[in-house]
Amino acid sequence: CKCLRSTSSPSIAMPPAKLGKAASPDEVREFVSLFPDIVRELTTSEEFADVPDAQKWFSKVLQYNVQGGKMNRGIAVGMSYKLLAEPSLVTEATMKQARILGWCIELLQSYFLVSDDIIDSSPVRRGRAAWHVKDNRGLSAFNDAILLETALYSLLHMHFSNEIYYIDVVNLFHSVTLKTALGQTLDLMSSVTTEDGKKKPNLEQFTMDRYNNIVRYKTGYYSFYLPVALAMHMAGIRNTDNARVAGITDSELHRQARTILLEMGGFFQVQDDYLDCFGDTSVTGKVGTDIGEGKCTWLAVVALQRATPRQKILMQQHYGSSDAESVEVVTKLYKDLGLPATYRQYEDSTSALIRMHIQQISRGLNHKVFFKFLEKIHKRSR
Ligand code: DMA
Ligand code: MG
Ligand code: MG
Ligand code: MG
Repeated sequence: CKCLRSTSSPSIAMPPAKLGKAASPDEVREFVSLFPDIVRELTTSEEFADVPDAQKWFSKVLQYNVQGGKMNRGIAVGMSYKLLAEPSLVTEATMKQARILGWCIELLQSYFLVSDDIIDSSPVRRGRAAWHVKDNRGLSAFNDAILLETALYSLLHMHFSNEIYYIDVVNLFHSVTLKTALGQTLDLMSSVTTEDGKKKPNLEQFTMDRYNNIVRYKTGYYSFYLPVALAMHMAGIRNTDNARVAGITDSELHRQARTILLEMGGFFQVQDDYLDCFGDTSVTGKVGTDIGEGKCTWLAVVALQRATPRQKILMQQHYGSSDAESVEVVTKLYKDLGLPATYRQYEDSTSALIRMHIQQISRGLNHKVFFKFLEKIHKRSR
């Protein structure tokens, strides 16, 4: 792919990370301050002390790829735990555990992003070179993705193997990873690569139903359901002997949380798709590739719903081609069809709808957990 041949490492100026309203600066600080210890724990294990070169590389992979993001998913575990657990169980020690689970999600996220940028031919991530582009790493970045994924299970084992919810948490990470990979599968099935290396999208398949499946799977499970589900597993209750027993495992409560969180995940991905085309690179920290890669995005689906037969032909001719002219033609078509205004309406009406759904369906769980997420993503620009 074109970006694997890139010789320089792109980098763009990014403003310092803004702290979202939903997380207190203290919580962010506490979360961030754990990272150096986590890297040390992961990379200085006696088990592989005899391969110092590999240890050093592992540390470099972690430092570059796990840091520099918004950390929304990671911070959400502690925040949700605080709102869900019995107050007497919210202690320094349990909050530290919740933050470590948060870093496990950030590890998972870094694994998905390194892989996703290879798959999507994306050259820039978090305002700097995507890992596979940096120093012409190319496909050897694939092995680093494996390091990042397996690191999360080492960290879980180190800190949680004695907890009663350990196996639930391990299973949850596995099942959410499978869901995400299935979402990536659907995402990749949106187009086929032709002999000349171009992407030929299956535009007949670009329906809103299919889109909703793609985004629930590729984004909703790991970005929204996972942080809350982890907090639920951790949020223990005391039994009559005042001993700690299993967390919130009730399947109906998990179903309720999942329904609302997957809805928010879909909303978040629509925003991601919009920003891919119309966002400011210096704010998003990435360069859009969706049109060139022929992705089934919210913009493409809505455009095809509205397009005249002539406009549909334009989509067939230019969608999936990464040359500047084709990208320009499609972007202009989106503007001609009024998609930026439609998006703004969609953002407002979807926020309102999700707000209503939170009030209606999540009776068993503290509503604040869900409102915090919504607050965090409403009108986001990165
Ligand atoms: C996001 O899809 C899904 C995963 C699993 C990373 P995307 O390719 O639209 O994400 P991004 O815009 O961050 O590359
Ligand atoms: Mg991508
Ligand atoms: Mg992708
Ligand atoms: Mg995207």
